[in-house]
Amino acid sequence: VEASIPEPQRKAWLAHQASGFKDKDGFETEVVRHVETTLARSMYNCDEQAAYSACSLAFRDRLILEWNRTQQRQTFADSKRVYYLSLEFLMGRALDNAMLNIGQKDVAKAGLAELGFRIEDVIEQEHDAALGNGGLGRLAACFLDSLASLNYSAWGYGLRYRYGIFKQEIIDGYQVEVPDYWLDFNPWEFPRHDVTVDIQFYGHVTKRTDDNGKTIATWGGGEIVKAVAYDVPIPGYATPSTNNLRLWSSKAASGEFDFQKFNSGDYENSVADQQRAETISAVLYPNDNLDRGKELRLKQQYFWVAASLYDIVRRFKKSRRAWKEFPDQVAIQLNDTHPTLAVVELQRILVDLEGLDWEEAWNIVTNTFGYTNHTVLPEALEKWSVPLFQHLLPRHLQLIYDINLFFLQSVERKFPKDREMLARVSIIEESQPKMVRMAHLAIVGSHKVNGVAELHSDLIKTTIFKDFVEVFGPDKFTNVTNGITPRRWLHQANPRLSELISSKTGSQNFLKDLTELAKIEHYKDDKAFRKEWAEIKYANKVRLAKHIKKTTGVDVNPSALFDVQVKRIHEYKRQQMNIFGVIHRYLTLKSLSPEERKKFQPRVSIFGGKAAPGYWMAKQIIHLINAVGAVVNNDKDIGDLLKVIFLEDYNVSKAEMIIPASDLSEHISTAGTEASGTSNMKFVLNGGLIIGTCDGANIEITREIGEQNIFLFGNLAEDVEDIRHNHTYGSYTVDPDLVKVFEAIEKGTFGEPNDFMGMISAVRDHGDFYLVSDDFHSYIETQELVDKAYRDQEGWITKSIESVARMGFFSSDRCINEYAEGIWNIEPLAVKDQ
Ligand code: KOT
Repeated sequence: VEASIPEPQRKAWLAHQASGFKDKDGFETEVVRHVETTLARSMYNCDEQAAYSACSLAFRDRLILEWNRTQQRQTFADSKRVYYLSLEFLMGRALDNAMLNIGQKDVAKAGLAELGFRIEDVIEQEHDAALGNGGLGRLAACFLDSLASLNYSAWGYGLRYRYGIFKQEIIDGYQVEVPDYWLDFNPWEFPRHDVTVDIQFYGHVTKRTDDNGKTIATWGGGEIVKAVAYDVPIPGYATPSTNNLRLWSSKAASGEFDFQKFNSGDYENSVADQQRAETISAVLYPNDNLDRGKELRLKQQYFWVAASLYDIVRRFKKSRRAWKEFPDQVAIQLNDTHPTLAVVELQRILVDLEGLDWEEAWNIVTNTFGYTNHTVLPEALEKWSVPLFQHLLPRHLQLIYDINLFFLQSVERKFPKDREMLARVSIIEESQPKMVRMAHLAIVGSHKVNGVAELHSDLIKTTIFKDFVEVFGPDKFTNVTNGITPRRWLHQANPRLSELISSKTGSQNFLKDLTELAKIEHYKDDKAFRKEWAEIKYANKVRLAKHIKKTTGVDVNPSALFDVQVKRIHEYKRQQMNIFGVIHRYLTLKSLSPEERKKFQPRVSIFGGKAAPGYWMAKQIIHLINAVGAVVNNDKDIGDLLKVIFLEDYNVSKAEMIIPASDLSEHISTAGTEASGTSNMKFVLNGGLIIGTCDGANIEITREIGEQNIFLFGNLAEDVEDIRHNHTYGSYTVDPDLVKVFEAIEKGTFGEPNDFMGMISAVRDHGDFYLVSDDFHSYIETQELVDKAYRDQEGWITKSIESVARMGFFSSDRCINEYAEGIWNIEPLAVKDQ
């Protein structure tokens, strides 16, 4: 790299490479400089917010240098890159992560202390980057951390939403959504006003025949919107590698506003065009595991995909290689079907713009893409109406029809005369109106399709994608079990536990190779180790108890069993079963004499999670949790024996505080519905035990940590279909304990019963699709086993230590290495010490 810098500039360049702070004093100098010059404030009135800003800018300066070097190194190496296309990146806070990954948190802590600040308070100032709904977006964020930490050449591509997921407020027990405008001050992004792409919508297609008799399609006459790149540096842990996350923002193509309209006095309309363009990247759709088929969402998808592919192709073209080498240089991973238009867009670029033959182009396309499926829920499988497609992306619809024709011809050859098969696998659903099935397009357009946990990957092969296994053979379908980054979810969230572990493993290397956790199992009988282990959990619970007091006013006893369920509110995740179980516990306690009650294990039931704004049943569940809390928490008979807490606005930074404080967490989805779950891994990694169903990654967690260390209950995935069938066509009675719970609600124990009738009648009158009643008894019994196990504190601590020691498999580093080898065919780029 150095040799490529022109001689006159080299001296200054070299000096600059050596800049950035080196020690505490240097750090302080940089913070003061940023406060006084960059922020134009004085150290006299430097509050925590200003300290956060300046501290971030000081770290940002360091990041930028490594970021530039990494990008140069990757460009020079000219090796294969992976592009992770995701509509969601749930990044959370960046400062703490940057300090830890760079390895300078101690320096910052000491420096900030000298300037009069506690580092924890400074970190707390940062607004979460909440560009995602839940597991899918957080997985993308963990993947970026692992890709950089493992020195892979990788970019993320997403949308720069002006509003991330809404902020949740609980008012009178109800969820209220407040917009999350997060871009006021964001030191972690770099606008690239010189990196723009014009994106076309609508218009029409003309076809002509060239001199060789080849048909040339031209798409024109549409509306143009400009995509502007914003880059976010992604530092790897304990490596100089710093990758890039590129987020696209939409802008009117004509610039600020239409001057012609403006000059002719039509000021309002000149601004309206601009606003219409900016609407595309304005807001994240707040639905998790649900597809609503809104036109603006399709616009978002094409806008982001087209800009990203233009960028990727532009970069490839600089290398002047032949097109057939494209898949040797580029791997593109589709995070669910949301970016599937990329398949069509690349085919369009190659055929319409670059003049390749269909076959050659299609070969390139299919060798480039991989598709990850994250859900089997039918309501989440994306479909777009053909008329909408025709209107918005006329050329893409033609290409989809051609792709489908060639695909169905190949199916016909393999399964002659099987008309039903053709109808089932077709990319077009012959409904009214016709629909484009995005998952089918993604499968046909990719060389590998993967699920996110073993059960899930098996399920997609035997249910929703069964026919495709017959068409393409089983090797196209594979499993990559999800993982989490131990940097954020252990070291950052639970520094004391991380420290204790490193004191036993001999180094912090377990943060790079999580299987080293196995070493701590040797200490599971070590008295001092166990004591410290328990003290850390207790301290984390004290911290959460303070937060609960501050935000809800409720006193909780940190010695009680903390039982946590935090995740998006969804019927399939069954928070309703949890709160029904809490009511059952309350009724039991009420029926006992004061003497008998004393034998009961005290519990705090903690809930958190957002409901999609239009998801009526999910909102009812939140309301019931709060209503039960209002009664139970003020019942003098109950005292510390039971508290029910709903934590407002669950997000990544709150997760970092809540997860290390849990004794027990709930992962209780109806078997076969939760593709993987990733918070289950986070809880166990922090020494919490799990109550859960045989679903998603719970199954592999059990295999790793041992059946004695997890509380499993409920019906199995293989039986769910028959049970549902029986609900509809056979005899069906609600579990007697659950009947008592319903009676209490209907008596008005928790306020107006009509407010909760939806939840009750879903179970009693509408077929209990999620098997709440079928699993209730087993759930209650297993909760009693939990109480008993918890009373044996020594036994509990052993379970906790054994579990953590055996969690090595669930690092996102392992997961990314599996993608790299099995799907992307890419190797890490060696980083020389600089
Ligand atoms: C689907 C449509 C829109 C938005 C989100 C989804 C979605 C989210 N589909 N699956 N997920 C979750 O993905 C996680 C990461 O793989 C899984 O752990 C989790 O089980 C899925 O529900």
